[in-house]
Amino acid sequence: MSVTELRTEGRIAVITVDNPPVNALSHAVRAGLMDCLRDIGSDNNIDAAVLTCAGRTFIAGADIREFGKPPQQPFLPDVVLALDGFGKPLVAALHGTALGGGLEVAMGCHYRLAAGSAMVGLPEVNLGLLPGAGGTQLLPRLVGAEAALEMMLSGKPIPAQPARLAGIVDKVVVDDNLLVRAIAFANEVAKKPIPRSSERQMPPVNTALFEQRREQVAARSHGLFAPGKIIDCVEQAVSADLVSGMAFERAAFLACHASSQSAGLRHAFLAERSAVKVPNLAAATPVRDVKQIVVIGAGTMGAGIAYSCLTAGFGVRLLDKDADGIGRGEKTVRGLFEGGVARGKLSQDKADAMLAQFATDTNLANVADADLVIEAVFENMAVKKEVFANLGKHCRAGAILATNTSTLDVDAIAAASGRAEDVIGLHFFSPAHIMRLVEIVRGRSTADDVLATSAAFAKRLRKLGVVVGNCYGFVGNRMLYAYGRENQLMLLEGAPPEHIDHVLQDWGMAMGPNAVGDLAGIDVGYKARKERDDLPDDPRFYQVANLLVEQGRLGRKTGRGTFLYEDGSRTPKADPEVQQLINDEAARLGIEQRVVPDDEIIDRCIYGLVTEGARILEDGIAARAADIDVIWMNGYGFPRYRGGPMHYADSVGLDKVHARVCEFRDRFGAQYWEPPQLLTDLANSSATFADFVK
Ligand code: 3H9
Repeated sequence: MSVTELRTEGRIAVITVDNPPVNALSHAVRAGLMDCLRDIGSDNNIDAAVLTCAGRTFIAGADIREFGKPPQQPFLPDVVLALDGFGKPLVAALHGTALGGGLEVAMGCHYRLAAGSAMVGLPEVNLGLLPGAGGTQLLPRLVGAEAALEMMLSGKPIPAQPARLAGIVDKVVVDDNLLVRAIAFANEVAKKPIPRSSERQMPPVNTALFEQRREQVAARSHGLFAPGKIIDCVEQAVSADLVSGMAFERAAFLACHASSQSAGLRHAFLAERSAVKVPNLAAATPVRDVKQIVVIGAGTMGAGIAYSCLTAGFGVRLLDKDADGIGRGEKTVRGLFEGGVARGKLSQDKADAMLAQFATDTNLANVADADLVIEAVFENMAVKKEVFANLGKHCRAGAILATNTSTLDVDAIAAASGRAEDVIGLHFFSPAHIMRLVEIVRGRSTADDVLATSAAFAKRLRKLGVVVGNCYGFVGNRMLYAYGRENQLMLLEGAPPEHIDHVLQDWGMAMGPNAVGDLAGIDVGYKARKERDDLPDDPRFYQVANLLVEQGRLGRKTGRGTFLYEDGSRTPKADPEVQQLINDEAARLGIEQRVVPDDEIIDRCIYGLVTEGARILEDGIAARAADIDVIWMNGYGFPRYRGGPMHYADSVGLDKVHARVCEFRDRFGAQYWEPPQLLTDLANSSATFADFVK
């Protein structure tokens, strides 16, 4: 079947776009729309036309999967110009999400009717792009430059009613008969003069607006390229006619499209969608029924998980053997609901209904009715094994037993339960009610339906559940070890902590590694290292962190870690005492200090990640390089516009990355810098991590 279909209802033509899943504007759709216009234009029995879409949504934008491929005519801007200039009235009937190129097509049409539940928006900025099919020229004509800039710079879609008030939508259809109403509307307007978006008088604009927005963007968007270009285009729209404005916009769009930032952001979009598809699992795998959840451990993590489950509609019982602990946990959960209501995220009625499904208990054996248990107790193998032995005894057959361990061996924990097939890792990131990422750790014996249920569960929580294999630290924390190791080594070699943080933050990391360590608590990693018996034989390994912890400098929570936090301040301040401690330790270890160049700081930390990521792929702990990227972008503040560490390495070129890793091996030794075989092989064959399939 064709992706565009043309039929008539009396003297009204109905064009239906049917290109699942979201009616993206692939070449076939663009060509189909042009064919429909030609046929409608030449048919004297047609007075007007309605443009509608099949399936769950109106057109959600240009086809992101076509970006980067050779462009094929007709181009989308030409389609939008053809719609705008068409000789018969065109009515767009919007349902679902009319986004990006979809909204541009709708603005090319002469009228827009929207279902009450529809959303409209220009989210291109999230892909490092700008609306490149007339959006930067047409939207200001409909809503004014200021509101248009707000929509395009935020990328946030707005609902149908506000869109009508703003002037984007002409009419909102509140019943379920959008298409019928749109056809009736087309009959009404068939003989009227055509109101073209291109001919709308631009509402007056204070030109100081553009400078103000440029300053805001410079301060907020961390060197992103597209926002500035959006402002340039809207400024152009104020003075230019549509055709020359669109030519300006096209050049700006192509510049954005060619940027590495857009490539990174587009990769991030697609990687997040592929990561949630569980590898090596039959599509028909059944899922177990999950309604009642028990969370064990009422600390910050347990309470955050409980809150996430409650807001997704599950019944939750929070267990902790300590009455004080359970009191604090309950307070945290209730506080999160109060915060949600205060910020308008949740109505009081909804919060009350969700809290009615919430209970607490200090009896750890009270798990018999649980469909899913999530353990979030202290990160210690002996403690976890005890909990799982207990769960093995008291849970009903078929209940899923999940551990929230962030590093420990899921198979060993599973074995303690006596029913390893029911056990899985669900590694939530902190704070669990905010962070979207969950590493779903598939153990050696995890049953397929437990895996499928866990993936569906993560989706229901609106989280990104990425399936990983079992090893120390899984994907995220295993790589963090390598990243942190290089940071720690460079401290001893003479790079001040505040300088390392500054360089990596400037490069795009959300925070520097030393500030992150202080935030999480340096003692957390310290305790985890104490439990390991496989650490490298290297007196420099995390030695600065060890000394800080042994001096009681645990991070922000003690007011002193790698940095100082004076009078409860959250801003890290360099501490000369720490620098002295580092210098003394370097001298004791015989390390000659030097100025570590900025590019070395970046490459050692980031290629530390990349080499460990390559080993993770070799070991089959991650199925796809893109999964690693998703984990690092969503769990560790890796800049989205760089697309994650593996995509970044691909974009640099693996031959160059390999050469730099070999240089580090020659300078610093093979212990940490022997290039992984996979990196060598891919570099030698001019391939990328994206090409890798195990
Ligand atoms: C643009 O329009 C540029 C123009 O201005 C100028 C051009 C010259 N293309 O998110 P979901 C796929 S830039 C191709 O899980 P949801 C997605 O990969 C574009 N595919 O569903 C997935 O496929 P699969 C501006 C797309 O219900 C499936 O659809 N538009 C596209 O949670 C389901 O996606 C945007 O940025 C696309 N444009 O959310 C909108 N969009 O199942 C981007 C989705 O095979 N899209 N897919 O993995 C979205 O925001 C969400 O997908 C949407 C649905 C809200 C539509």
